[in-house]
Amino acid sequence: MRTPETAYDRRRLRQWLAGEARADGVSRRDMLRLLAAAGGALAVPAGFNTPAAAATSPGIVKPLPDEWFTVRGTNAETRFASLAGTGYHTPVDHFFVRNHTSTPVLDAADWTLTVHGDGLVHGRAVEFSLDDLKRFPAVTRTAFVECAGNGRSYFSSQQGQTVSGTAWTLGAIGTARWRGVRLADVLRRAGLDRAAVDVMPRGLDAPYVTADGTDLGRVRRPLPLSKALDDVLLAYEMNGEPLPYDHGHPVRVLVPSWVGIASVKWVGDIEVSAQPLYSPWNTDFYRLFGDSYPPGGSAPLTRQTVKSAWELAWGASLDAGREHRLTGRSWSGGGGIVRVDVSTDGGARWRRARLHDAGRRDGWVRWSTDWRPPAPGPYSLLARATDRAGRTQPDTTVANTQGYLFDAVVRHPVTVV
Ligand SMILES: Nc1nc2c(c(=O)[nH]1)N[C@H]1C(S)=C(S)[C@@H](COP(=O)(O)O)O[C@H]1N2
Ligand SMILES: [Mo]
Repeated sequence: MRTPETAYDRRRLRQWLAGEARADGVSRRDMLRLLAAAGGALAVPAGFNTPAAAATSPGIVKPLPDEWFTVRGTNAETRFASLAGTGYHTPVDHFFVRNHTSTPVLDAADWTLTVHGDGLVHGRAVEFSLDDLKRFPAVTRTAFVECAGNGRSYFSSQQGQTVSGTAWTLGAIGTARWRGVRLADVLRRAGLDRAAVDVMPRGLDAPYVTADGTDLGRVRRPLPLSKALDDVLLAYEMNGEPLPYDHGHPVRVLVPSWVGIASVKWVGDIEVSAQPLYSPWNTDFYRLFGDSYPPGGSAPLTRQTVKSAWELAWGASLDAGREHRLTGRSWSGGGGIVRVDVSTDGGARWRRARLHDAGRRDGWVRWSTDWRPPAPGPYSLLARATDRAGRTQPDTTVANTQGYLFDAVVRHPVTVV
């Protein structure tokens, strides 16, 4: 959060350019396209961020109109206000993007998935093409993908704490209809050994280099076999379309209800291991560190917490004396949302919001409340959700150094005029 944005962008752009040269699975044609986009020498595909924007290009392929996104380094956050009226499933053109480096433009025809490791029978690696995957029974599932750091900026702005990482507000989440195959089916076909314990998917995007220059390798994070065999998908469609470039084309892992990092995009190989596996993404990152946690950090993060967001601009203006229908969404990794309470007076009085969806596991609910602001002035809008497991948003979140899993009620300022 403290890194100057321009230096950050410049470093990421260099990393992006360097990364292309060794991005496995990127066809020559796509390499040329990417180089063209960065250098401006050749035509670029429609929708690619243009060379004029290259100095601050986040390395995201789809357009990022200002009304829908806030660009944060290599990432794009959805503006919650822009979700009003978009329906239950987040349209791809509104869906947030979280990239450690940049989107690799992969060709589905060249793509393969290698499943390997000593957790397979005879330790024999097995390769699958996209057509091979499509021969498994297809499964469709609605689920959100949410970054573990969603809401991180409120640790500082609301709780006065310093945390590291992308300063998301609440828009590092989207809900889509995913179609693909069960990871369990693919692992069993590959020949799962009884000794297998961990499964580690790895992305085909460029290796991730930290601010101090350490190359951490490609994004990869182990999943316990129990979760891998439960509800995890290898998804090749999002909202009825082939998976878009920025969201993992041609295939991503989809781990419902868990921190977004588990849902590895552009998956190229999956290691199945008879020993527990470690990567930077389940040791140094995606655990809770800080005064309230053990020195080695908490256990690796799994489920997301409970959150709520208003579909309203930060500091929006509302007319006094007129009735407004205010809308928002709430979600939890711990089960469907069963109740949302709202306050328009900074938390003095609360009432129930009207829920427009049945609370479902892995999804969110849309809600609304009508409000006639009595008089001009500043107001704080609050929303507090409760999930089926009885988990309710607290007033404050216990701090952790990397600002993960913010779940406190956010105080959303508006001005009544
Ligand atoms: N290969 C790869 N997979 C990845 C990432 C990445 O940078 N590379 N980012 C992860 C993180 S931190 C999140 S929150 C989600 C974001 O998914 P989205 O960009 O489709 O919204 O992807 C995850 N999968
Ligand atoms: Mo994330």
